[in-house]
Amino acid sequence: MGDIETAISALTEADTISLSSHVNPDGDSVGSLLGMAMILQGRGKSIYACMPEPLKFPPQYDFLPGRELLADPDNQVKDVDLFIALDCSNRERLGPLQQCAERAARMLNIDHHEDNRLYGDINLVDEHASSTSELVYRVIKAAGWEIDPDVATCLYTGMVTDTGRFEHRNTSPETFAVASELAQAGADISRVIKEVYDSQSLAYTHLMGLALRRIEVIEDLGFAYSFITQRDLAETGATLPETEDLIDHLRSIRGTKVVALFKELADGKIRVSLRSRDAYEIGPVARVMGGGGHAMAAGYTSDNNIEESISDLVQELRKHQA
Ligand SMILES: [Mn+2]
Repeated sequence: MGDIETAISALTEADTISLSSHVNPDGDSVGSLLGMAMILQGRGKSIYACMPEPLKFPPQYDFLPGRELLADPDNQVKDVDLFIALDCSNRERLGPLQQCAERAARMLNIDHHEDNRLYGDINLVDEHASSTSELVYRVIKAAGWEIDPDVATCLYTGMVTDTGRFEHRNTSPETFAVASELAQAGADISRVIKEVYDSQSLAYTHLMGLALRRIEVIEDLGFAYSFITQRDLAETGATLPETEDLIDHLRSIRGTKVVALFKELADGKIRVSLRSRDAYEIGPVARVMGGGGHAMAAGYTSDNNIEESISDLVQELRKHQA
């Protein structure tokens, strides 16, 4: 595959490399970022790995190796040889780091979103990959670089989280093959599950109780939803980054086709996460609403309040069903 060869030579030629994942980082963006950062550091590159501000590192990924490599975005060297954008379907997902990316001599875009805008000088984009972490694995393997247990653990985490523990439709035989190779390379697979899924805070557990009790179902649409407010966060002591997987509890309700979780952000905007089941494609709905994502997992941000955001989405879902 030509794209991989081009990506490998860009990585080999560059001496100074900045890399970043997207705002509101998830397991795949954190895993692919730290995994790639450690590999490049090990190859003697000067690297500046960052996450766009406002940086809220999701606490469930605190255990991942390589965190010490994360640089303060303000201290980023601006004129690097190469900027790598990971798991970003468009430049805007880089937030304030876009400027840094524009000043780099070259841009490498590694991503698996079907709506990726191919904004890089080099685009390594495969919508059939389970995760960006899987694509990073393919690069490392094709280059013949050795994967140590730390790198393997990071990439495995990205694959586990983006596939919903190998349950979502993006899980292919190739995904299991790569996961197996990562396990062989020393990925700490039981620790990943323990840290990411089995170590939630009591505060978040209480918040989840609130959100679950509030679930509403609109039966003719096969639609279930709930919401979280800033007040809920204050009352329980939970934080938004902890809530990444809460929506999966909605998705497991029998009879639903599409589920949504509305989260009030600190600035009053509403972050809407969408998940679908079976053949329902949620990506197009998210794009109509000004966001993006995959067929089965997508999202957008609304300027309206929670009630309005809910009725806006219900209206859009009715159109889609019609
Ligand atoms: Mn991803």
